Amino acid sequence: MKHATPFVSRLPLSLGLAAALLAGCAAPRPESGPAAGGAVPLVILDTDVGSSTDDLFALEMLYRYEDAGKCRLLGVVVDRPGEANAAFVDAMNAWAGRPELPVGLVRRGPADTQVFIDYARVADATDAGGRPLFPRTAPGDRPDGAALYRRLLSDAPDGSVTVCSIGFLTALAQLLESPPDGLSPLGGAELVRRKVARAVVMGGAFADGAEPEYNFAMDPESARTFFRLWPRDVEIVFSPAEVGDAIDYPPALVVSDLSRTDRHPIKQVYLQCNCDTGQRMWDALAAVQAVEGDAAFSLGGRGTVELSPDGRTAFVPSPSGNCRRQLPGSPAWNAAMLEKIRTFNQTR
Ligand SMILES: [Ca+2]
Repeated sequence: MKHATPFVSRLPLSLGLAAALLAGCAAPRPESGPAAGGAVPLVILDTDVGSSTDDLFALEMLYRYEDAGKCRLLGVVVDRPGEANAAFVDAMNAWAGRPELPVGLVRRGPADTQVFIDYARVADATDAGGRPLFPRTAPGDRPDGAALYRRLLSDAPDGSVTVCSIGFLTALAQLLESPPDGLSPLGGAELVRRKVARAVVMGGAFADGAEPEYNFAMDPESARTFFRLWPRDVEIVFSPAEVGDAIDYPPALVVSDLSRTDRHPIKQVYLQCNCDTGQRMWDALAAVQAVEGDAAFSLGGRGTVELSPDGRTAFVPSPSGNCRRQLPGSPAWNAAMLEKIRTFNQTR
């Protein structure tokens, strides 16, 4: 999740970061559609699951896109430390018929990130007979987030992977800094350059006077590393806070849309936790961009993104930049996007 303005004053923005950082410049791969070359996007979801529920909608949408043959979901990297957060994703995967979908977990990361809705425990919910509502896969050694990235990328065809980042940049920073190993002879940044078609990043805020956005401000050191090391010829499409701010899926409507069943992880979160926190469907927009590409959005031109020491972001137009950004939609577009998200949520 990102923030609404009231959250920002609580952010730990002391953070002695260095000065402005640039991502970008130089001949990004030009394609931006959902099926360049006729293949569907191979998606790795990178999420701070365990705080806001828009991550859960994004994950569910990727399941449904995959069911419809529009993408392949390679794995999920959880960038909020804590086994319970990874376990929630595992429960979602098993519930969605994907018990083998790999889940990686960041172990080295910010330990005191702000949590808006503490729902991870819901994965342990039971029915009236005490049986688990959401079975898990057999416990095992869960891979480190960066290690899972390295394995999934090394196994993928060149230029085939879409990284859908809807949380902190912790795991991506650790991937970019990773040295060659038994999984790949390439260092992390070169592995990304070889295998990744683009990243779709929910993060940043580009409106005039915008406050620092949560995903970058919670782990500013990783954000700085990401902007420093991300290859200059691999595109980043940003879904900034101001776009998702307008997509409100009220808790009562979520529960109503899931009236068909109680055995649904998202519904149980909404039944057991106070989800009326002012959050919006920020992350869902990154999932749509990752799979459907540009068609569903109005996007600005190319440029670079500047990250200030306190986590604020600025978009600097440049024809050779590797960054683009979604632009805020009209009221009609916002309504249509909410209907799209609701349709996914009402499926099966
Ligand atoms: Ca998120």
